[in-house]
Amino acid sequence: MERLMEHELALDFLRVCETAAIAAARSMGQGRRKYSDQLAVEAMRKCMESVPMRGTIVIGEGERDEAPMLYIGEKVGAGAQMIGDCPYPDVDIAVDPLEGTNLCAMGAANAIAVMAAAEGGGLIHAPDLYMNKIVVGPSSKGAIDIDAPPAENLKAIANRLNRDVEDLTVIVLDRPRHAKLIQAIRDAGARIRLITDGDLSAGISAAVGGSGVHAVMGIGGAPEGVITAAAMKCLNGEIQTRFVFRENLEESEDAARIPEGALERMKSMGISDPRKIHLTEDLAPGKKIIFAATGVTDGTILKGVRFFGSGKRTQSLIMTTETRKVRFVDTVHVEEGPDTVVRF
Ligand code: FBP
Repeated sequence: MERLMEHELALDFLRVCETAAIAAARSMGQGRRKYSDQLAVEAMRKCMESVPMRGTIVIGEGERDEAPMLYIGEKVGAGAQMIGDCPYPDVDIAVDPLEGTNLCAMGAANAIAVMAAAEGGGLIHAPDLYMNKIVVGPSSKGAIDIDAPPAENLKAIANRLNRDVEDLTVIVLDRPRHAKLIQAIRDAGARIRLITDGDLSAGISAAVGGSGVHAVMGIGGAPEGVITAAAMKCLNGEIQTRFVFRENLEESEDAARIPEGALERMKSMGISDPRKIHLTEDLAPGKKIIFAATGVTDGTILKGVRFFGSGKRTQSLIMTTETRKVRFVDTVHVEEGPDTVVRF
């Protein structure tokens, strides 16, 4: 994969996420999460057809037999063509066309359309299981330990940020499995923002200064964890994770959501030691990572899609490791209306 990939593809991936976000945002608040997801998936898949790459989905909508498109292993992109003397680059792709399907369906904050890409092998092939995660920004990088009690991690984060634990805000998914974690954070004195969904966009917020979010803790989806790792590589943040198995969730109803044979399945997907701590670099080892996300509903760092007449406005985040750029992109889409007015 040549330098060409970052220069050319970042803008293409911006377009892909914008298209998915616009499609999903039309259904905001309609209470139909699967429909919202379907709109995003179809729009993202179609838009990818025009991207000059030989892409392979490594994290997507599920296995081939359970998802009609953007399934793991699906080939996407314009395919075996050339740009001048160069063949289109081979790219591994992780997508979450609508992260926070419920959030979109309810019109709640922080639904995003998101994808990450890397050279072949640059993103771990994580199955749709749970992982325990802790995510922090650049200042707290190297200070945390996923195996340490929450109080210790909070103290370490507070030290790095030169503030008191009481001045930290931690995002946690509001799930019964987090009862002990939530109590431990409360006992330590930090503030908590409980969210119904969306620990991926929460992780990005934790790594963006000024967001008011200092850490994300708890168990969420493994695919979201890998995409978060790609974002952390671009934002100089850190994610530490451990895959979660049935025995780790003994007291929770969520244990039933972990299929029998999860360990073997992970090994067959190339994860040699599923029980070890997976750090940012283990999840997203790629040297050339591109990350793109577009807001669907208004959120902490990205506004949602706005519609006006035939025009639309989107806010996106595009980041690349090779050129070390983080871009916040505000786009007015005027293509469908010759009279669409562009405002500041
Ligand atoms: P969607 O798949 O509906 O977009 O939900 C996303 C999400 O909330 C993630 O942000 C999170 O990692 C995961 O689901 C949590 O899973 P669960 O709802 O099973 O606790």
